[in-house]
Amino acid sequence: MLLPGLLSGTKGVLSDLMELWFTENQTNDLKLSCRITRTLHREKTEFQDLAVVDTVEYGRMLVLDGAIQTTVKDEFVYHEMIAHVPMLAHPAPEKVLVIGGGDGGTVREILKHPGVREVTLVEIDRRVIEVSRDLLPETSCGLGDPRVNIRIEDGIKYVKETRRAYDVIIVDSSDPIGPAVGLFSYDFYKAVFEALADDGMFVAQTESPFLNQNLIRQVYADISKAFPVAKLYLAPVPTYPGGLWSFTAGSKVYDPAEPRDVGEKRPEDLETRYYTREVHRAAFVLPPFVAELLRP
Ligand code: SPD
Repeated sequence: MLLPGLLSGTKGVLSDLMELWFTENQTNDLKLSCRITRTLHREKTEFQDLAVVDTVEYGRMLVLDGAIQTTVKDEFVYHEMIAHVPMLAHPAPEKVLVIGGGDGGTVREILKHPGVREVTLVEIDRRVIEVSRDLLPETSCGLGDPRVNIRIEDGIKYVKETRRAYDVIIVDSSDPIGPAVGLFSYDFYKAVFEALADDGMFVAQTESPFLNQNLIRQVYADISKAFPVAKLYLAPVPTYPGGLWSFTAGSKVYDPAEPRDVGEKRPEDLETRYYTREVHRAAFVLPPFVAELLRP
C-alpha cells in the first residue's frame, strides 16, 4: 500500500525490486528516511494521523502526524531518561501523573519503582493507547497493571482541574504542533506546579538542542519562572530530529540532577539498558552550545 505524503515506493537502484520507505520531514530542509517492510496500521483518529510500520533498522515504529514517536530499538533511552531521572531524584515518589505517553513506555519504566502506588496516564487520543496495546506489546506492557489509571482526556484540562497532589508529573508529549501546543506554555507549567505536592518534581520532553533552540530557550525561561529549581538534561535518541534530545525538569525542592536511593531501592537495582546513577548525573553536564541557550 502506498500512503501519499507519508510512505512512498521507489525503485531499487541495483535491482527492479520495489522498496518501501517511510520519510519524516524533520524540518522543511531535513528528512529522515527508514526502509520499511510493511505498514501494520494507519488511520486518521479524531486528533491525528496514526501509523505503525515495521522498519528494517529500528524495528516497529509508531508515527503520529508523520513524526516518529517511538521505535522498538531506541525507545529505551527516551523512556528510561524521562522516567527514572525524576523518579530517582525524588526521595519517595508514590503518586505519579503522566501526560501523553499513550504508547505506555514511560508508564512501563515508572512501574519498575516498587514504592509507586498509583500512576495516572492522561492521553487525549484513545486510539494511540489501543493501537499501542495491540501492536507495540513490549512498550505498552505496563498499561494493564492495577496501579495504572488511564484517563482519556485533555492533559491541560486535567492538570488545571486536578486537586491531587502528585509527587512526580511527566509530560511525555508529541512535538509542539496540534494537540500538544498548550503543553509548552507558562500557563501549563504554573498549573503543573499547583498539581504537585509541596516537594514535587516535573519533567517534560523539550525537543532538539540542534533544531529547536528558540523553543528550548522559551521553555527553560518559563519553567524557571514557574519553579524554584529548573534544570535541562540530554540523552541521545537516534530517530528524533537532530539525534540529541532535551528534557527539562522543574522542581519545588529537590535537585533533579542528583540520583538517590529511594527506600531500599538504589538506582543500581533497576533493570535498565541506558539509565545508571552515573548516566543520570552526566546527562545534566551540558556542552557550551546548550548551556548558552539557558542564559537569561
Ligand atoms: N519528535 C518526536 C518527539 C516525540 C516525543 N514523545 C514521544 C512519546 C514516546 N512515548
